[in-house]
Amino acid sequence: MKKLSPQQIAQYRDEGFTVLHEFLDRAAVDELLAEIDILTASATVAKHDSARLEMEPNQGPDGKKVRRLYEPCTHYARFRALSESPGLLDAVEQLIGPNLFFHLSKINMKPAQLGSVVDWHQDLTYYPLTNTDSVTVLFYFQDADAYNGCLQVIPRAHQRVMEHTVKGVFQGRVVETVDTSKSVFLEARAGSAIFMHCLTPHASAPNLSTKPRITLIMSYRAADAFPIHLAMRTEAQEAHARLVRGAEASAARFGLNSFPIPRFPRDTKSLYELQEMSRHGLATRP
Ligand SMILES: O=C(O)CCC(=O)C(=O)O
Repeated sequence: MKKLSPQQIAQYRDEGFTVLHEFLDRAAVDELLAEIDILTASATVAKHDSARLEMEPNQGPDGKKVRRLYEPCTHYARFRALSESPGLLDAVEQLIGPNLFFHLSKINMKPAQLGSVVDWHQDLTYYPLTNTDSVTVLFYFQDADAYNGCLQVIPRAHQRVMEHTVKGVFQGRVVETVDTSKSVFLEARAGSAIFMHCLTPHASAPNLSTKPRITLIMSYRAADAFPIHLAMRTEAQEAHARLVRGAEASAARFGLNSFPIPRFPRDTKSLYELQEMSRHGLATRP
């Protein structure tokens, strides 16, 4: 495991992200990929456990392409161990301090020739916290490039919350103009980890290549960044939150003066579903 260099920490603060190349070695990545193979082996569009995973649309009932595994760091020991591994927590601590909560995880599969688009968004708009000391860590499990849908970010755009709401309803994606001329493709080898500020706008293209692009995404927050309570949505999310380093906080620390409250159109299963509804103008009040 490696630590972040002073330059990487400065890049995270100034630009909203940094990349630790080949943070995991090949053997570690292969073990995690083998686990994913086991977890997804029997899933088809017609028959799968929809509480644990989501299938790619646009395939027949026998289609086996999985789009997302929900909360792997809660459900599966190998991923949970990675989320609590000292080397990873050291790097997260370098960015947001010594008292750390883990708060969510997902595996986005982006299968070859089918993998779904992810529209521009800022993570914190989905789960407002009392301050912005929250970092998303995204691991590539395969080499990722512009062709198989690597992550794209807009550097230096994490100081402001962008508009994600139309007529009072949260769309799950940025609805103002995004200056994509400034976007950067974060190409990196398997095992690399991207550390991204919770307000960094990011997106990824559909995978039109012949190579899959599997990523594990985990979010951490400072222990004094408390969730702003959004009824059952927050309660469901908090079922996955746990202290992973240091001590719990007895007081919330407040960062921004105000923060938009996402009014979700209905209980969408994932970002993909919400963004899809939004693209079709269907993310409206229930
Ligand atoms: O899989 C990706 O390329 C990014 C996904 C993402 O940003 C998310 O799921 O919140």
